[in-house]
This record gives sequence, C-alpha cells and structure tokens, in this order.
Amino acid sequence: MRNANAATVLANIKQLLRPARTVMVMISDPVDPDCVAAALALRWMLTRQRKAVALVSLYRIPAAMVDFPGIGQVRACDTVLPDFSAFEVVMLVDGATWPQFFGRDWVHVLEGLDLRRLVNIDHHVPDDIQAAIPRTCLNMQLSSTAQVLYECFIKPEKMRLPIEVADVLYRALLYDSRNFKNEMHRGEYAFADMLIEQGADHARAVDVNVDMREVRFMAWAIKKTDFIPGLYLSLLCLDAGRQKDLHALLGEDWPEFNTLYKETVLRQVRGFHYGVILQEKAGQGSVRLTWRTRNYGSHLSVAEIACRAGFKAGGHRNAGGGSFHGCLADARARLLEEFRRALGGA
Ligand SMILES: [Mn+2]
Repeated sequence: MRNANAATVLANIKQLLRPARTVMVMISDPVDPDCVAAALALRWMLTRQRKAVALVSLYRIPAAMVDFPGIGQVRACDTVLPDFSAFEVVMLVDGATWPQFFGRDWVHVLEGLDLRRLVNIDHHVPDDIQAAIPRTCLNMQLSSTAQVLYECFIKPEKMRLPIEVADVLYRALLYDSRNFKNEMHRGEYAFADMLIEQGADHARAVDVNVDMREVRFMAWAIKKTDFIPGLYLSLLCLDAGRQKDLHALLGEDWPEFNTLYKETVLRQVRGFHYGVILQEKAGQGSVRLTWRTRNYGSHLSVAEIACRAGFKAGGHRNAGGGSFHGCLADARARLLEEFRRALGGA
C-alpha cells in the first residue's frame, strides 16, 4: 500500500468487518457499471467469509443497466427504505457524498444510522462522507472503485476471481476509464491485465450498443447547444419547456439518454474544452449541473469555477456534477461570469 493513511483505514475496515455476520453493500447514484461491479465483487469476497450480504440501491436501476450481468442481485429500495438495523456493517461504494447513497432526504436517513458501522470505498474527490467517517473511508484516486478493491484486497491477497466477477470488474474499469481515454492511474493496465488473464470478456466489454433514444437526444440537443467560443464552452440549458419537449420525444426516462451527447459533444469538439448541461429542477427551486472537460491539455477545473459561482459541485476533475439553489437564468449568468473571470485571469 503506497498511502500510509489508506493502510490505516483499510486495517480499520477489516477490523470492523471481521466479527460482522451481516453486511449491506449500498451502491451509488448514478447506478453504473463501477458501483454495481464493486458491489458484486464485495459480495463474492464477503460471502466467502460466511457473511450474509445484501446489495441495495436507493435508486432505481436505469434502462442502460437492466441487462448488466448480476444486476438481479441488487435490490432497488427506491420507494421504501431498507431495514438498516438488520445489518452490522453498511458499506457505501463508489460515491463521496451522502445524497449519492441516501437521496435528498439523506439527513433523515443518517439520523437512523450508527456512523461507526459505516464504511465508504471510493475514488472520487473526497467530500462530506470522508469528513464524517475518516476512519473507515477508503478513498483512493484511482481509475475506478473496482481498482480500489483490486489494490486493497484482490492483489495483496492474491485472490483468484470467478470469471463472472473478473468480467464485471473489467466492464467497470472500461466504463470509468472510458476505455482508457481518461487520465491514466498507476496500476490501471496491470489491473486490466489481471482481469483478462482471469477470464474477462474484452470483446463484450468494448461492444458499443447504443439505444436509438440516445441518437434522438443528441440530434435534438445539438441544435439547442450554445457554443460560446470566447469561453471554450458548450452549454445546454434545459428549462421546463425543453424538458417537456424531451419528455414528448423520448418518454419520462429522457434524462437517461444523454450519454452519447455528453461523450460526443461536451469535450470532443475542437475549441470547446468545457461542456456543461444545466437542468432546471422547478419543483425543488434548484438547477442541476453536469460537466465534462477535455482530458488532454491543461484546463481549468469546472468544479472550482462552479463553486465560486455558488454551486455545490464535485466528482472528478474531468467529469462531475453539482447543484445550484435558485433559477436557471441566475445559474447560467453566474457560471458564465465565473468562466469569464477565470479565463481572464482576474
Ligand atoms: Mn466509479
């Protein structure tokens, strides 16, 4: 273990897990290959130690994940809270903030939990979970939560994985690294090599199979995108009217079909290093922020700019999200103002 603090945290987590017979592993929002694969791998590891393990999500499983191998093992408790008291340890995987696990009512959920029984395993920029449970928050800046499990458990203990676990961890790595297009982390290729050697299906993991609604969203969104050359910024604002259009075009699940647009437009167009989506949440009096940044070259941190503009923002340097209390027009104006200031060097 390179990081002395991580070694201490890992020892704390093992000590907490050792006597536990029942463990809940909770996955994060967004429900994606990394959090699901990490949960499946933990379930396999902990079951070998004769623990009863439940995989739980407080968010429903999105359309893109319903065919993911092993997803049937995750129980979606998106309407009724699970019975936390039935578990001695609750492990939160692949998220750094409370709302990613416990939703908007996270303060209420947290009141019913014993923080000493909570574990967090993650690779995002540390946030409020790290601050609340530093002793059992294993946060390492690696490609994926899957790689954190590899570095901390699988590699040191020389575990031989079942093919299905190697396979989902490989999918997680490819998803979170965007097929090795994101910034490179130490050990990433060694991790990939181990997974291939243990039977992961590369061809299946890199197969692109996009829902037609992704194409429709992109065609619609490109026409609505503001390309602002002076700020190197592409900006898509989704006010209530536009959200109604999308609902009519794609159905109520329309927010799930922006992946192709985000990948293609938000950081790959020459001259536009930053890509932002602002989505009005009229019922909540807030605005949701999503961003992507070009990976190559030295670019500003959108998270820092957004924080200066009054957003709460987090995630990774080149991809992340946040929220703003107020209306869409104010969110847009303040964000553009801070971009101007940052680029002007003021
Ligand atoms: Mn991840």
